[in-house]
Amino acid sequence: MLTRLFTHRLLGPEDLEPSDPRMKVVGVFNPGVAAVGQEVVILVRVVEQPVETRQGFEPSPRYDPQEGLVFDWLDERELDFYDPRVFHIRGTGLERLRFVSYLKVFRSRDGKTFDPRDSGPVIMPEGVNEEYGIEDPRITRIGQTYYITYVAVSRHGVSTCLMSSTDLQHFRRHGIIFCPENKDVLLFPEKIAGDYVAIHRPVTSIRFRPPQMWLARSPDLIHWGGHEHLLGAQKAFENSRLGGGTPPIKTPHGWLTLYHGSQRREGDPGPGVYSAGALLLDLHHPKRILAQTPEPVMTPQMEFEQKGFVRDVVFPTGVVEQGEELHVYYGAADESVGVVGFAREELLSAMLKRV
Ligand code: MAN
Repeated sequence: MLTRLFTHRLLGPEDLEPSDPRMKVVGVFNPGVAAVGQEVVILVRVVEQPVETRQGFEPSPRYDPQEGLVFDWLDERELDFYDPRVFHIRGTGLERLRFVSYLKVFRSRDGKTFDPRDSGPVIMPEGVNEEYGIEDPRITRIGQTYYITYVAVSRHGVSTCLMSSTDLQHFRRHGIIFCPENKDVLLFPEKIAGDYVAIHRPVTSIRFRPPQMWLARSPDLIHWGGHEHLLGAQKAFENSRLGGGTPPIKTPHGWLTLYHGSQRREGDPGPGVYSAGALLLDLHHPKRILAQTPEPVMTPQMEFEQKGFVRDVVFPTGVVEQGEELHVYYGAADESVGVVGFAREELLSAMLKRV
């Protein structure tokens, strides 16, 4: 495990008013991050749940493209409750979310304190492919434009969409770039051998393989092909899930990216323990993994990482380079936003020993 130079809890559900009087805010987490001049801008995922309760029924909220926010009341007798994020519908084997998510901008002068009043625009779900919410944005600056990948959840599954912005105040949607089931898509900040490159995570219910991350290439950020396998889960801390975390940053030694792994709890079908690992990829051939940390670089250890909407989660989603330090922004316990500081040299030398 790496030395944490500092850890701060930056924002939590108590900092926001709900978007609708029928809702309460239960989480503010998994932030996309960008250094903009002297400021740090984060685009957080806000999670809300209905306030109303009804005997024998559970509400699953969604944004109907015509009617706006509506609740589907599900009969409790048909549901399993072992995951705080979803209702499992026994009859169909399908799932519905217990919440709905949207995105919101916050700005900070020092990147370590965020005043909840200093917030920017809200991005709400739009259209049928986003009806169950939009989640987990990642920001990559390419040239003068910020590109944001985010997860769109709907009755058609979990897909990844693209948005762009030149100021992180106004956003343009470009639609789905990876069809269901695919999430945790990270864009590299520059073209490699003439193509844009992304890390992505196809998810399938057919279990021939452990969880894994893939690479893809594109001429225009919209059309993706040239798919290649990058990394499959091997370590105990990633035996249940594995997916991209922070958009890669360039170092003299290679592309540095953090990923998340989840370890299942024996005999418990609910969410596992989420930790973070690190990868160093070849600058010219990113499919070549130069180094991987043998153990997680961070695991849930602070109280706000261990207790929350989903216990025991650290989920890194962005890195800002500050001199010799790397400031890693992450979701904690699916409830709040944290930032942790690492010494770049300590991380790189821990990894390079293994090349
Ligand atoms: C999944 C996603 C994330 C979430 C983690 C931990 O990977 O739903 O948004 O943070 O699980 O619950």
